[in-house]
Amino acid sequence: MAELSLHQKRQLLEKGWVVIPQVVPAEMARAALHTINSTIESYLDSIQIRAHELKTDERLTSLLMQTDAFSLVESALGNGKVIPSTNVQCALRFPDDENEDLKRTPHIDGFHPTVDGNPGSVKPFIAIAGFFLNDIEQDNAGNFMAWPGTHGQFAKYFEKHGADPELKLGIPPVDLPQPVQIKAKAGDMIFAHYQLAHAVAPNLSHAIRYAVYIRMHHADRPKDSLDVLTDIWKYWYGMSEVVGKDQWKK
Ligand SMILES: O=C(O)CCC(=O)C(=O)O
Repeated sequence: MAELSLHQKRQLLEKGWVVIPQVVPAEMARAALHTINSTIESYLDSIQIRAHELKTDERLTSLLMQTDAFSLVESALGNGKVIPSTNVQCALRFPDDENEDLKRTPHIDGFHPTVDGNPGSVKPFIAIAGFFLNDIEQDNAGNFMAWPGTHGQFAKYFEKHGADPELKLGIPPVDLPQPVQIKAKAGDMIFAHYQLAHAVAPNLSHAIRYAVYIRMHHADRPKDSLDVLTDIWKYWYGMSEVVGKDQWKK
């Protein structure tokens, strides 16, 4: 049974994500790439393929279910408690034009800010696992971009101000840290807290960035409950050895 190490849990606790090398064997990453590429032709106008037939495709869900990934996730959320979303996201990031606006603003998944005067909503889940299918070895190559520690910053904000039920602001107005563009090898997995602010970096490389994301729900969390906005580790049963314990920082 694979488990997140104490060091990995600490990074997850502090920064909000952890990258676990080589969770997916090369052969499986290639098979997933092949699956996407062979379906891509009919969706060329779409930046993000949400092809119905790929949402539950076993060659993609297997990245989670037939590797160490699922037990790594369970080691943080609790055995038998993880409910993976059946809506697998094929996140393809096509090369950008250098002359485009390359500024990126962060978002939190599951937060839908006001659009056209209609109220937004908050639909938190628990965690996200992402599988990189090609190497991303430099900045501005369509990297997953993360604002470290924002999961905790936002929790503090919600504690003080309450969650804006209509989410007019999208994300809470806090002083954001410098973002980090995650580098990864094909087969690496990112595992992140849902309340982490993130975005996709510009892609100035020649290649499409391929990733597959699967979001996780927790069996014990009542549907639509919002306590997880402030009690952000409430359902992370496997994190109890690091949550609220500061001594490891010394
Ligand atoms: O494609 C990525 O790396 C990030 C995707 C993302 O931000 C999202 O789907 O919410």
